[in-house]
Amino acid sequence: MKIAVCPGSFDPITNGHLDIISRAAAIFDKVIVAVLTNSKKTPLFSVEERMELIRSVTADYPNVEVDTFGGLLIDYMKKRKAQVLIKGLRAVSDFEYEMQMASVNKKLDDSVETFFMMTSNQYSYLSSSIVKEVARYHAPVSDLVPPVVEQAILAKMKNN
Ligand code: COD
Repeated sequence: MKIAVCPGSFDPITNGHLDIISRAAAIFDKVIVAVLTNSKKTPLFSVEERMELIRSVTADYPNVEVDTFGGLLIDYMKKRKAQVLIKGLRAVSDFEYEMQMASVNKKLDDSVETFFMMTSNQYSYLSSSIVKEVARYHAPVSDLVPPVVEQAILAKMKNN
């Protein structure tokens, strides 16, 4: 069984993330979307809220599981017996960082492969930070995130 992990902050999940996850789900037997718990960034959504949103928008993909991890990703991969790490690439600016991460992860565990998936053109500019920035100034985010995520962001912005 080929198990792939899509790791990230997903604060919140965007159409760009979902595009990568759904394409990976069409290739691998199982795709684990793993939410980082110990990020240095201050998140808008709690880990539980992020997991719930991911579960909701990936409900149509029976081979997608949502989980959390802390510490080193490579240790989590080992624990879950996953062989492939999936990363999305948007632009050249992503490449340098992702190349470094892939090299460190390979050094830590030679059996894990990092697969890079190119973003679909329409999502090449999209990130969770951009979505939060747009929403903060009350501009529409309906083209950037699934409807359930848009509702959750609007509710957060109202309460903050
Ligand atoms: N199109 C395609 N891909 C996208 C898009 C888009 N529009 N937006 C984001 N992505 C991809 C990103 O490139 C990334 O691969 C993934 O989706 C998640 O993105 P984010 O922004 O939610 O998550 P990040 O980048 O903050 O996640 C970073 C990790 C959690 C993967 C990283 O910090 C990590 O592995 N941490 C664990 C510690 C560790 O093991 N470090 C390495 C050794 S030191």
